[in-house]
Amino acid sequence: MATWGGLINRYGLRMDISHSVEPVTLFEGNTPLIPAPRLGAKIVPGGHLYLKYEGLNPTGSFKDRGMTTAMTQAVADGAKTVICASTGNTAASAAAYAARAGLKCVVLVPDGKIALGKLAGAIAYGANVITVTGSFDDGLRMVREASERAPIALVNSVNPARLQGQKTAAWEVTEQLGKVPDWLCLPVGNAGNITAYWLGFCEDGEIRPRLLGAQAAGSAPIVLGKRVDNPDTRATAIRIGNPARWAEANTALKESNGTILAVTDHEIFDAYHMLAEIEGVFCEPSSATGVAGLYKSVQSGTVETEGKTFVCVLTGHGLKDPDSAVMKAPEMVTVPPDTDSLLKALDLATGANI
Ligand code: AN7
Repeated sequence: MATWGGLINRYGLRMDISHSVEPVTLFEGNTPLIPAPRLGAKIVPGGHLYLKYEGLNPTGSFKDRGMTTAMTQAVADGAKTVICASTGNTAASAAAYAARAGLKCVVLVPDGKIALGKLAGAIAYGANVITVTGSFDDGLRMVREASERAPIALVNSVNPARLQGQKTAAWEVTEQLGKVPDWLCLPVGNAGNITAYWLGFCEDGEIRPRLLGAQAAGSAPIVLGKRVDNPDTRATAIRIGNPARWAEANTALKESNGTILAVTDHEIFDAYHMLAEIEGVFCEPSSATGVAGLYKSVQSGTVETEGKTFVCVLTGHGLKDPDSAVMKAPEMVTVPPDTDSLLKALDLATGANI
C-alpha cells in the first residue's frame, strides 16, 4: 500500500527512538510546500518563495511531527500519563496523540492567553486542562519539576524524542524542493523547531540553508540576549520569555551563518494578512512571524534576494486562532433580505457600478 503512513513509518530508521512498540501516529507530516510567486514578487524580488504549510498536520500544527515520536517513546517507556506546558499547539497535539495511545494527558496553559482553536482541540481530545496564572515559562518550570517528582512523562521539546520527529520537516523541504533552500525562515518561541530543523539539515548532508529566525518584539529573549520576564505579543503561540532550547538555537544560527530579529505585532499581522489575501494561505499569526522577519530583513538590506530560494515555515493553521481572523469583521456589510440592497452593497464592495 503506497499511501502515507506517517513519519515513523517513513523515516523511522533515521530516528533515535525506541522501536519496540507500534508507532503512535495520526499520519502526520508530508505537508505541502507551496510556491508563493505573488507574495514572493513583493517581499523577495528576484527570488523564489515557498511556504511549508505545517497547519495541514492532523491537529493543525507542526507539533504533530514531534508528538508521534514523543508519544511512541512514552509508550515504550511504560508511561501511563503525559504532561506538557503549552501556549496551545503542543497541548492540542499532546492531547490527540495521548488519546490515540490510550494515555492520560495533562496540559498547562497560560490563563486567558491561548487561542480558542487550541483550547478547543485540547478539550475535544479529552485532556485535563489546567490554566496557570502565569506565563508559558512558569508552566514549563512547573511541569519539569512535576515530571521529576511524579511518574509522568514530559512531552515538551526538552524531551529529545520530540526533536527526532520534528527534524523530518527539514528532509521534506529538501525532497520537495529538489535541493536545499538558500534560506529557511521560521518563528522562534521555545526554540525547539529551529533546533530540530538544524539537526535535520545537518544529518542530511553538507549543503545547508541559512536560518532566519524571527521573534515577536515583546517576547524576543534570543534577539535581546536576555530573559523576558513578562513576555507580551498578540501572537500568543510565541509568547515565551525564556526558551528551553536557547543555547541550541544560538548554535544553529551561528553554524548556519543565519540571523535572528524581532518583528512588531503590526509587522506580524501585516504578513498574516498578506499570506491569506495574496496567496490564499491562512496561517495563525505566530506562523506569519517568519515571513515578517524575512520581509523586514530584505527591506533593511540584511538579506539579498536575487536568484535565491526562500522557504518560510508556516507552523500552524489560521483556524487555530479565529479571534485574530475576525478582528477585521467591522469591514463586513449587513443587508436586509432583498436583492436591491445586495446590489447597492455590491457597488460599495467592488467599487463597480453593477
Ligand atoms: C504556531 O505549543 O511552544 O520555537 O507550547 O505554536 O519550537 O517553540 C508553540 C510554539 C511557532 C514556536 N509557531 O516554535 C506550544 C509552543 C507556532 C507555535 C512556535 C509555536 P518553537
